Amino acid sequence: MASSFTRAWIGIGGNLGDARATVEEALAHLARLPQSQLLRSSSLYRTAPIDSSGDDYVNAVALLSTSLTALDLLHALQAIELQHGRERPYRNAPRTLDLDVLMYGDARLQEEALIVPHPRMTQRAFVLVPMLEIDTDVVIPGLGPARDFLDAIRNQAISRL
Ligand code: PH2
Ligand code: MG
Ligand code: MG
Repeated sequence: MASSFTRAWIGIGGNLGDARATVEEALAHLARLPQSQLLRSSSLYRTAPIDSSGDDYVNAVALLSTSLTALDLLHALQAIELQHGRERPYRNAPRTLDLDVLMYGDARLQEEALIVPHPRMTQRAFVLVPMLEIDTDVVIPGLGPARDFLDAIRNQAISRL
């Protein structure tokens, strides 16, 4: 019988307040998610804002195994964001905590609430670099190996904390 567990990749980021502490706390939250196991987490990275403003971001990526549906996972992530005082005054505003479902197994979803794979993930060093730290062979559904997109984002500032 096929397993009901799915590998879900989560992008973590913040650039308001003590972003480093917030990202660490978010990882601890992810480790306690129901019906889920935190398989791997990347290092933390300091990254320049991309299409956003304010301070540098702290970013990381986590890999979960979960039996939550993609939408239930999204809602669980949004609850964690709210616990960290996330507000959405305008698109890509500086934020205490952003948790994005980057990929959900092989799924390609175009829901109103959720698009996976995340539509901009291949253009962002703050996603690709931590993801490739966890799995150099990771494949993005419909797009191919994540490492093939690295060349195009070489100019984006990112440093491991
Ligand atoms: N998130 C964004 C927009 N820009 N830039 C960096 N460096 N890190 C982010 O997490 C980030 C961003 C939208 O979610
Ligand atoms: Mg985001
Ligand atoms: Mg988000």
